[in-house]
Amino acid sequence: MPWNVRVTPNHNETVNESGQEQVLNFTHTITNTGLGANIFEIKVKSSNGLDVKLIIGGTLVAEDYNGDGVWDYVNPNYDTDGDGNPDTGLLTPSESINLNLSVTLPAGFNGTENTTILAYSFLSQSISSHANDKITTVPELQNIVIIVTLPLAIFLIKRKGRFTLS
Ligand SMILES: [Ca+2]
Ligand SMILES: [Ca+2]
Repeated sequence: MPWNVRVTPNHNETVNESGQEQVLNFTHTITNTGLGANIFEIKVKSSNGLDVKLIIGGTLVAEDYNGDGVWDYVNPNYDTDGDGNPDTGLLTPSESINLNLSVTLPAGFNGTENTTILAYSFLSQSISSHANDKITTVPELQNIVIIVTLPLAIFLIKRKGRFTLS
């Protein structure tokens, strides 16, 4: 196949629920795995409609405020073919670019978030690849300690009682 692309890696992160906003960063690499030079458009999508930022080399390249797959801000310096989507610029075969996705969890967010990054060739959307960043929240540590230690304490008390009786 003359044209191809690969987005890596998938991430799987667990965070504590928080009463405050949390920002998580994920690093990805887009590689031109085809045989010819190519430009790859970048899109993101959030399963919870969260704010997602695309950052390259510390520069805000694009932002999707509501994670619906339609960019709300695009830095024109990073849209080399002027189609309204940020892109990798021309990549020669085997050449790659590193980028960061910044996902904002609103205060009190709990559950699972799947943020997807998609890269597709400016030649055809069928030449594409994607990676997924999964975020799962767990109750704050304080709650876990109670959940874990309470049954243990009851167990030990019962066991001790049994020994005393026997
Ligand atoms: Ca949007
Ligand atoms: Ca573009």
